[in-house]
Amino acid sequence: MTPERIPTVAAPTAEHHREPFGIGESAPRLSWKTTAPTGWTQHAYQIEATRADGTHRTDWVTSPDSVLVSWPLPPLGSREACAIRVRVRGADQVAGDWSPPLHIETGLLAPGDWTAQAVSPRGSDSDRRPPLLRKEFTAAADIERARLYVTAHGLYEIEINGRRVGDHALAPGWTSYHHRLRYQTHDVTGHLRAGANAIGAWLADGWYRGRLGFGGGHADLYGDRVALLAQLEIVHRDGSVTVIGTDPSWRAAQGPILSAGLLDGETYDARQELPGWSRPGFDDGDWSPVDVVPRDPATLVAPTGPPVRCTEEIHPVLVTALDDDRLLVDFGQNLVGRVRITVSGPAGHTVVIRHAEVLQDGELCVRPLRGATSTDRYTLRGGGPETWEPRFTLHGFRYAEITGWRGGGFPGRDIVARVHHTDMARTGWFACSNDQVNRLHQNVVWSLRGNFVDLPTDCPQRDERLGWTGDIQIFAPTAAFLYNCHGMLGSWLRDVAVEQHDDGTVPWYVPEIPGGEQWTPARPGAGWGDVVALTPWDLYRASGDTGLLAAQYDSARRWVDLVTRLAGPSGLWNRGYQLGDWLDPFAPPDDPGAGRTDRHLIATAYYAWSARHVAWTAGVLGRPDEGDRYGDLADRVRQAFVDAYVLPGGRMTSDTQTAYAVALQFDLLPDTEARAAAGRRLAELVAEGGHTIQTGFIGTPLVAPALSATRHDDTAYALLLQQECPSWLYALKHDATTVWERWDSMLPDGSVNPGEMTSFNHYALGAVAEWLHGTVAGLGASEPGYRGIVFRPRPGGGITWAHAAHESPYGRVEIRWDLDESGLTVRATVPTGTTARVDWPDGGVTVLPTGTTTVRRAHHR
Ligand code: RAM
Repeated sequence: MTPERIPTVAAPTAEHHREPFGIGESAPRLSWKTTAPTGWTQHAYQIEATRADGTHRTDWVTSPDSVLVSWPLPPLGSREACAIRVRVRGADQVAGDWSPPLHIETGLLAPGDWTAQAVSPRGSDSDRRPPLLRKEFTAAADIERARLYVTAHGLYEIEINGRRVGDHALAPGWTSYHHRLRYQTHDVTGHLRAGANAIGAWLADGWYRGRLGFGGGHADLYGDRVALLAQLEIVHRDGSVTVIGTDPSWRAAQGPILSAGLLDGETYDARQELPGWSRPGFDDGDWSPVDVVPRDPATLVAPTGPPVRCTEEIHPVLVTALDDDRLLVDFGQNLVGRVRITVSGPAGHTVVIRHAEVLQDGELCVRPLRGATSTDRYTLRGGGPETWEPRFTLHGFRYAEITGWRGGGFPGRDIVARVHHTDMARTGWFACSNDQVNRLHQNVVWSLRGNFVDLPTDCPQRDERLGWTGDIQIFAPTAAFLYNCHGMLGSWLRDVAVEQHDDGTVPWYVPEIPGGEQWTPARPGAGWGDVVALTPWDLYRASGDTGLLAAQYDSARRWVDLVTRLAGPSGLWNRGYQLGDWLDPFAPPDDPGAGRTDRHLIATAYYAWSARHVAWTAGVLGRPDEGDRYGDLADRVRQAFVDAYVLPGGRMTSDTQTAYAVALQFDLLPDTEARAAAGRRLAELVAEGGHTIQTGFIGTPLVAPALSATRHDDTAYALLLQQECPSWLYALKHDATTVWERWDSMLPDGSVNPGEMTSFNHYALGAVAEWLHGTVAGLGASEPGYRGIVFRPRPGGGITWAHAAHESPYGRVEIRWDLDESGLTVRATVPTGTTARVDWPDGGVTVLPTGTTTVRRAHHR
């Protein structure tokens, strides 16, 4: 046995946590990635846990599994820390070394762990000025460690002894607050000292009681008082514990933030700062008392995904003077975040920052923001360079207009855009020889980043920013390739399940808020409500997480049962309000649902597809009876679909691209001949359309895959590479750096689309990236979690090379192909624990070993 034959295990992971600190799972599932020589497979593993009471090792467990393996030990208790190591062995029984440790710490797992009470400032706050809260305390003995468990009604930021705790933004995020409110856990050992200490909190309205939604919006959606719930637990060297929780002894006052709204922006007057307010010794004699407000600790949950934080800073690419008092700043990238300024000037001078995604006639074009004012204001304290960034708002923008700039310095350095979103780990990459396609892909990534801000939103800039179910239903497979979004989307899907109506209706967006006549009360909508059946499955395909499937199964089933009742014996879902192929370019600008494809054809197709997914899910979960029942239902609906919408000659009743794409991709055609005919007709329609886009939300993600599935890759490439409007690349002519909501959010003449709904940052139509990953580069999963990998490159469109990589649960999967006159060369990387094959364009198959391999296929002439 040579040393290099020994497998190496990287530090394991727990659930989908990036940072397993303050987690809510008492028995977190564990995963690990092994690097081992080609041909090695895991025969057994052993897990070691070091806990307060010592080190425990499991027996060797004979199993090839390494992803989301059940917790093998007694469950963890609240506040319990533990270090996990794993080692593995192959058929030769030679054990590898122990992995580096994973440090896990649980949060407060039981409602009874909470002794703190939520407190709210007393007295009128009719102006909704964000308050400060504070408390001084003494830490008697030497401190061993300290943890802060904290959440709020509204948004919070904490300081201890004058120093900010953590770097989370917009905590505690947005969930269905009545049912689930997340708390965060921070290690604050380094913030404290023996003796006098102080803790302070900034609070703001946020989603809890701030103005949300369109048409003027609504405030106080969850309550009319902001509140803080904080529990600081200090463990001393002598073993004693001091608990400082929010309670009636806290004090409150107004701070320097005069107003803060997610949509409206923030107004801050630095002259009203209270120096030292979060340090001990500050005189809070004129501060007001607080009241205890209700919050059921049984609703408090730990996060399953990463927090929102600043992930990147972007400096201006161009700063121009609009006039004597106004600067126009171009950051060169449409992004979500906020601007940090460093300014000098006299006390009382105010700098105003407005934001927009695009310009019109050289000025910010704010009309697309509708009711979102997105304006920040900073009033200087005077006497030096002052650096400021708002705390409790985010904006979607590429451009900022700054009025009253007194930088004195260099605006390119003193004005910075700070990008914010859920801080997920990047897991997917793509590049090819066509720079425009690469830019399109980057735009998809940027739209993902801008719209994965604690929950998956439709758009990040206007007065909407809601968890639209249809948008993420379409985009989830793309997202799950690019980022590890399982923890974040798993949390959001819990909210979808708890907000699902009693009859099974899935809200149009979650959390559900009033949405005017069109959206309230919610009605069951195909493509949108189907998120409950399709998205858990898409995430399972990417992660191998059957636990998520189990958690969401009832929600999925309730949806399909509802549609079954609505459809009745015909098996056709042909009644009720439907959005159809939303934003079909042929729909009138003011009626985006009036696309050319029969809405009921789409609704019935989704019905069949969701029923099929429930059947598959039941199968994975070991419920064969239900699997059969939903499988039969899916067959019956499919037959009804064929009878109603597929004409004898193979044409469909809606002779549109979306109709054929849906029928092909949802497997709704009776046989291979019908599939081939549908593929031909689809290719014809795409050619007749001059290879411009003729599909909306529903059809767009499916057209290219449907063309590829029926061997019309050339047509798919022509569609991809089209530059005239409408097309994916058209937006690049207008310097797009994100994916737009409408194909022509900017019109060919360079003016902004006059439609009410004109976002420049909507990920839905970017779902074509999944085809870039799976077909252009050719990297896909043939088994859940990439335990089976299929490389299926389909070169075309003049592209001479392509590359994709994915950090899968088993390790990095990678392909790079190069095309030349003599043939196709594929260099592929396959992680230990998986099987892989190349499906060549000519139909041949090559099975690949683990490790990196180069294989070639000569052209057949
Ligand atoms: C718009 C949203 C979203 C879409 C709905 C139907 O308001 O922006 O993208 O899903 O309408």
